[in-house]
Amino acid sequence: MKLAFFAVVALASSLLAAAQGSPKPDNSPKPAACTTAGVRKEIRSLTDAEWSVVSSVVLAMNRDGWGRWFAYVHTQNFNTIHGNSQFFPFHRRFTIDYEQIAQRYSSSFYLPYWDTVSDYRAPQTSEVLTNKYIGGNGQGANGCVSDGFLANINVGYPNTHCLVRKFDKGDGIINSWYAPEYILSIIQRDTTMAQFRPDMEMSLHGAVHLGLGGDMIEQWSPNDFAFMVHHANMDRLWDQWQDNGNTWVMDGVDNKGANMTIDSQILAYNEPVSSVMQLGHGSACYYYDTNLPGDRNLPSQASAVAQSAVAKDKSNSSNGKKNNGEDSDGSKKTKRIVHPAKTNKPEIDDFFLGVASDVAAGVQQLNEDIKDSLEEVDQFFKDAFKGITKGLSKSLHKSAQNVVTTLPPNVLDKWFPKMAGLGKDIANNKVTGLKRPQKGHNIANKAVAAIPVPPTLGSKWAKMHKFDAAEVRRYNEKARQFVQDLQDAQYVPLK
Ligand SMILES: [Cu+2]
Repeated sequence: MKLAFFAVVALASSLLAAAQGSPKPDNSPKPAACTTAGVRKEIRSLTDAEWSVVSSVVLAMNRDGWGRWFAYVHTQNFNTIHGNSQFFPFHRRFTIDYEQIAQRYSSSFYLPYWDTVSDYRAPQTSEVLTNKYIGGNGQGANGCVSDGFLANINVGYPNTHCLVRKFDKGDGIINSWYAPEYILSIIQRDTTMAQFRPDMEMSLHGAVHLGLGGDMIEQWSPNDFAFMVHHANMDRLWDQWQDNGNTWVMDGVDNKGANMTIDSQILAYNEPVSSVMQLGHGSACYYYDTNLPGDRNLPSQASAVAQSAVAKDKSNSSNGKKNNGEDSDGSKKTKRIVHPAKTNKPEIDDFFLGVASDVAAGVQQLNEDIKDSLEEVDQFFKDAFKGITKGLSKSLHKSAQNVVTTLPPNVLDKWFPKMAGLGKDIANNKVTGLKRPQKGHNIANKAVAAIPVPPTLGSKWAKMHKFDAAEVRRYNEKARQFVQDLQDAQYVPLK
């Protein structure tokens, strides 16, 4: 057993050593489109068969020492990959590394993500934290995870111990996370990596680590598979931001204060940042189910290649034959394409068709006249939202509509700058039939509590990351101000 572990570490170390040898390219070209790319899906939307592959591969990797290898790599690089512009590219590359190792076990492995934003109000009630998936709070004096597919496993770094979780509010409760409205606001406000990185790292990223506790608040947090599904989600949100006009945006500095560009090296990997900047290209041969190739605001040439790959896969599976990644002769030389569960950009169509049902649900108070002109309103959103909400997941889409139809223009200006103009058009009745609800209107039978105020990240967490305590406070204060401004505007969240 020990021998096997060292053999694995030796192999991985040699890969890493070889990786560190070559010089930094001065002008790395933008990477080519992947010939094939799989789809990372939300963990709860996996089929039983897909989840069975994921869970058994993760356990096998843990058994074979890969779990502690990734915990080790993360720990070794901890102080250089957090709190600076390495954060997003390193963690994207890290999840790719994990996924590629996992694909040695099963070629159909694609890392699922956990849409933590949809669970922000009461994270401990998430189905992801049940026996069906990754299990819940640790049990007993040591806080060992004892349900879900990771039940009673030992993890191996920095020493052998049971996998520990300790939910941060005590009594099995997790402090609230961040509402989709806040993430949407970050996506709309930020135009540089130097803004986007801390806005995300100091909010949702930290809150989820702290919420789960145990191994997740240590430098070796990759011991817990929760790390991977959480970081896949952070990566997905980066992709959403990128696809809203920031595809190639990389700036700010690294831990040494050197400027970061797409030609900088990803720490611990022998690759320029450019190799992971565009999903479906370079090293990043995957997409997220919320933003498939056909929905992307990408250069047409690149997405054409990806779209044709997906289309090919669609035609394969329409024969009733599942593409399992094997060539017709049964060999596994060719990388597979995972057929996406959702096809033909359902997000946008569902969203706009869904306007009518949202109205019925009492999201807006619309009178009979307004109902008559729903078609016009639909068309308005279709036109006006184009390019603004494209590529966003459903929860962000719905928040966008709720926000733009209910917040006054001055609040939109401050927090949702890309929708400020739409808000003004609605306020000035330029959109026939869509009447802004009265301030403080009461939605009958649909009383929803305000967005909870996000808790601070805590001094221990700040210290471990060498974050400036004042900076942590500043970001938390911004999130609190956001919640306050929405409350002052009598904003009623969707659920
Ligand atoms: Cu990390």
